[in-house]
Amino acid sequence: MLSDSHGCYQELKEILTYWNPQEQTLVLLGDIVDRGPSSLECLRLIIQLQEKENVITVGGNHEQLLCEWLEMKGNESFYYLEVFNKTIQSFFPDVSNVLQKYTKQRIANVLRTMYQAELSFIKNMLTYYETDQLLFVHGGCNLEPNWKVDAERDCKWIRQPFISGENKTGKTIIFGHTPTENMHDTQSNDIWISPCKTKIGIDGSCVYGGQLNAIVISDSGKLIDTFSVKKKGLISNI
Ligand SMILES: [Mn+2]
Repeated sequence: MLSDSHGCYQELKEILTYWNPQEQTLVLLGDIVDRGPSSLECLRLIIQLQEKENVITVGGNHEQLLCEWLEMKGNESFYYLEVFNKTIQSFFPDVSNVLQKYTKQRIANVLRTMYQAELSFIKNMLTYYETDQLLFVHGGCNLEPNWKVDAERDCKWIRQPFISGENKTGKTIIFGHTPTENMHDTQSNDIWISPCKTKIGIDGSCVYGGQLNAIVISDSGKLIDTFSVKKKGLISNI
């Protein structure tokens, strides 16, 4: 599975060449949109794949922010964060400088009416995906056996104490959101495995010039393979 593609379409396409749809379920860990240049293309690619293959998509905090903003009818300026800018431009490929030309209300209305399929795909992303032994989340969770309490918030946003806490959930947790360079002493963008071996972070900060990581993991939690694709071309600075 992979995470935090953040609008990096070329890298997303390339890393998907390592996926074998006949034998493997693809789990995406959210933050498909924002920061990078090609959020709409990334979304459409995943929607297409999900129609014919075994694909599970967990939502990230950036998908949540986009949904919240679009639900604020009449008050669209409120949630208009800088990190949305490139996402919005990607939804208007034929309008240069859409952010200068259109009001935020107009942009939001166009998105609501012209991009219903993409937005309902985002809205229907899972908060988490679990199997007997594994838990897939965007950010993390509380680490107690009752980890589902406040899952809606924790799974998308949490960093600490999830990163350094003791995992008592009974599951191996695979997550994105917190760049692995912040957890490795060496600032590596490679995947991070906690000392207890039950938490695996895979966000390689692709959009910031790092790499897109993907892992292959068995149902029992055995790490079978790791792949990464280095960021190509221009690097986002937001
Ligand atoms: Mn995130």
